[in-house]
Amino acid sequence: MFKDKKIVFSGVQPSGTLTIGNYLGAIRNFTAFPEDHHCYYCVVDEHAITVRQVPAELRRRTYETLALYIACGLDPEKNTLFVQSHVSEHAELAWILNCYTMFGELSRMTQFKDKSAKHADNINAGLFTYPSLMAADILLYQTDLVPVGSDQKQHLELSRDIAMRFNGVYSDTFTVPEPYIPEAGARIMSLADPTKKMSKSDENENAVVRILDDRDAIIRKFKRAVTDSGSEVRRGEGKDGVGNLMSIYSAFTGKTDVEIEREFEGRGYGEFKAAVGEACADALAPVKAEFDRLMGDKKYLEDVMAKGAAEAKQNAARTMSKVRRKIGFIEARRPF
Ligand code: AQP
Repeated sequence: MFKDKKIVFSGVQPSGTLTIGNYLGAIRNFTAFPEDHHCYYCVVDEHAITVRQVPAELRRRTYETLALYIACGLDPEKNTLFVQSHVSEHAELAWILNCYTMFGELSRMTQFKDKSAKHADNINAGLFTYPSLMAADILLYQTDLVPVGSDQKQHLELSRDIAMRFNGVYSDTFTVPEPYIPEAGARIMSLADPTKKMSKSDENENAVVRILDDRDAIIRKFKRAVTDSGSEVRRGEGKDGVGNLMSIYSAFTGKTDVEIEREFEGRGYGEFKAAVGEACADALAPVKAEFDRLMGDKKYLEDVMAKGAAEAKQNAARTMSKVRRKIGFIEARRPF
């Protein structure tokens, strides 16, 4: 398909208040693409219902996630910002791609294994076929690059396999996307258990630092972060907690591991944790202020959603029409 710009697509689920994992692993990098790229950033509410959500909270978080996109620097005039359920082609293509995704492939997804263990009372088909919907999100826009944290790498590889399989059967239909994973911040770990990924749906508030936490809460949470019985700021065996704090400090300050080790030599964990908290709080303060302002203007957020959905739909409809034709569906005449 002819494209005059490289296409970027990514999304975040409104399944909780976003964490610094979502910020450093994904959203912060959404602003990294120059003007010769067209960027689509979606609030993926259809993905969020693979886990039971309280309807009023899902609605509020959908507004919040969009407001956070803008507060983190995404200009709605330069990027297509929209809500997944406003563009029905996502669900439509997901169904079709389900028929080109193998049971064995879906069974190997670690997120499915983790989430089904965590939500044993609700192992629904949507949780299982989540990667086909993610493939649809990406392939609908003929996406070249997908900025994600490293936890999404496996899903992205499956999207590539689905695209190649479909292209192999029907000739070139989809662009095969590449992941765009940041060097610093690709996998931020829980502050309470540094062997586990930091997740917005974690029920332990001390495990997660949220983008919207106030300064005191951020500093307190870092002070309580689990480390080890030593005192040296460096990476090593049994030092997952310190290593995680070094990754966070590095992502916020741009300092290398060697610079961090030198800066905190002989100063102990207390001072180090305080510095990580300060660096994080300083970086997030302007985001929070802009978020508060945007949440006071719901009409503006709804205008952004409407404009974004119209732009996205136009391009999604083009891919869908091609897909329908290739697989042998008769294009419906409108109006009918
Ligand atoms: N801990 C993390 N470190 C770096 N990147 C992360 N991402 C998530 N957690 C981390 C990246 O954030 C983007 C949006 O994630 P998502 O909303 O699609 O779902 P997720 O990966 O399942 O994130 P959570 O926070 O763990 O959500 P819940 O708790 O609802 O499952 C993705 O690019 C992801 O890589």
